[in-house]
Amino acid sequence: MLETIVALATAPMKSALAVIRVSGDESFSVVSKCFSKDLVNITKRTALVGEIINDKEIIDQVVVIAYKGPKSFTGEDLVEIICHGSTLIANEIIELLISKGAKHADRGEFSMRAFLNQKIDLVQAEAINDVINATTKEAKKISIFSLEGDVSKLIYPVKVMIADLISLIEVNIDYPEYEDIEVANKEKIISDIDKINIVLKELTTQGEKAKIIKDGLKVGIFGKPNVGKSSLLNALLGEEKAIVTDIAGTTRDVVEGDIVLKGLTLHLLDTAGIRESDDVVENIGVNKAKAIIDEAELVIVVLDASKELDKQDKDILELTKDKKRIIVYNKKDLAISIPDNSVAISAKENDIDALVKAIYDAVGIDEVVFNQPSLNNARQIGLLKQAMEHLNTAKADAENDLGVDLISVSLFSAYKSVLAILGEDNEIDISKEIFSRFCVGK
Ligand SMILES: Nc1nc2c(ncn2[C@@H]2O[C@H](COP(=O)(O)OP(=O)(O)OP(=O)(O)O)[C@@H](O)[C@H]2O)c(=O)[nH]1
Ligand SMILES: [Mg+2]
Repeated sequence: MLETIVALATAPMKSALAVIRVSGDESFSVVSKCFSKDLVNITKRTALVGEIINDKEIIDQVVVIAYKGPKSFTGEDLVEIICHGSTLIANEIIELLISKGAKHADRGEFSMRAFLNQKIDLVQAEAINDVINATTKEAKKISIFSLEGDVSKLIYPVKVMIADLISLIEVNIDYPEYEDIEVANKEKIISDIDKINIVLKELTTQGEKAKIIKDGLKVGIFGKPNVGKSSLLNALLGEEKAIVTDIAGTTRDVVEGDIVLKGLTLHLLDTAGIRESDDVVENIGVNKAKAIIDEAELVIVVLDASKELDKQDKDILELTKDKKRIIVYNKKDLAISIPDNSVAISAKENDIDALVKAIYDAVGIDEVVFNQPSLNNARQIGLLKQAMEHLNTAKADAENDLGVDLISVSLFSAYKSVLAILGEDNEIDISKEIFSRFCVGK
């Protein structure tokens, strides 16, 4: 039996009300030991007004909501004590409950119990945190899809498709005498794997976009000195955050700023102009800038449209060539020539719409991302990719006419990766699958 846990569910600060949560088999009896009413015989969700009492002393007047498990957030008997929002009162009540047999909850322990009691799956558990931490309406919306279980539903069809294929292979091996069962030949296996991979690829693509909406995108601004990087940072931020002068080598350190562009959060990093220099401080800045090229998820290379490209520009284009990048021609107000179809802006004059559009295009953000459920964190997307790798191994084995046993092993691994997304790591009971799907031995 798990211990009964207690914790403050609201922020530890002065406010009108605070909520203390107690969960576990003993929660009704623990609370009853210090509440003016008895919860022990409660059988359905009940709200009660009363006092929290410590040895005849009234600590506070409270509202208590008792949720009889399994109809509670954690699936256990759960009590919410709504007290006045003073940290002193809340702490006193929590200490009193601990003295009556509860234990202080660890971080995330309530959600963990909900997961263990199958009230929520792992995607939903992760979403609780994401909803709380969301800083934009769009990020919150994506997390709410996950919390509601909509994202988990995306996974079920994939689960079923993989299980179907495994079952078909197994039933072909184990019951060759059944004539009405489709033959699991090479073509069938390959075409099924292709179909599953199409779904997984789509989930991954959408997931990566949703992750960007949720977490934001690290965008580095690079270029040789004096091309207008800091002016661009300021124009994007709408404030004079970085120092701008006409002296080459003005920016030495990295200047950071966050903006939200139509729901897309950008973590901007303005860097020192990259060039060879004898100045010790400037060189440190240049090395920092080079290091940030690796870190950035999107690179903006700024070129000066008022001058011909030179070796310094070409070196920076070379340094960034493997990154997702946007090449920007700045100072278009002074331009001598700008190649067709390039992104041309004037940072100084706040004329940067072309770049904003290019950022949206580079990330592939469209309305769809905001309005449909999608997997949206590194763990979930990593597992999708892992499942695709296992499926590709199975496909390669099938193409090379390797045994179906071997193919089955990779399919099982893919299946497990998909289960792990939801936190289900139980072994697939293949005999049950076979019987339920094909009615073999009926
Ligand atoms: N005409 C014009 N001048 C610009 C534009 N953008 C920036 N400048 C000017 O170019 C000069 C350099 O701008 P910065 O933003 O400091 O350039 P930087 O790339 O950050 O330079 P470093 O920090 O030295 O690497 C300043 O005098 C700016 O006013 C533009 O779009 N048009
Ligand atoms: Mg600068």
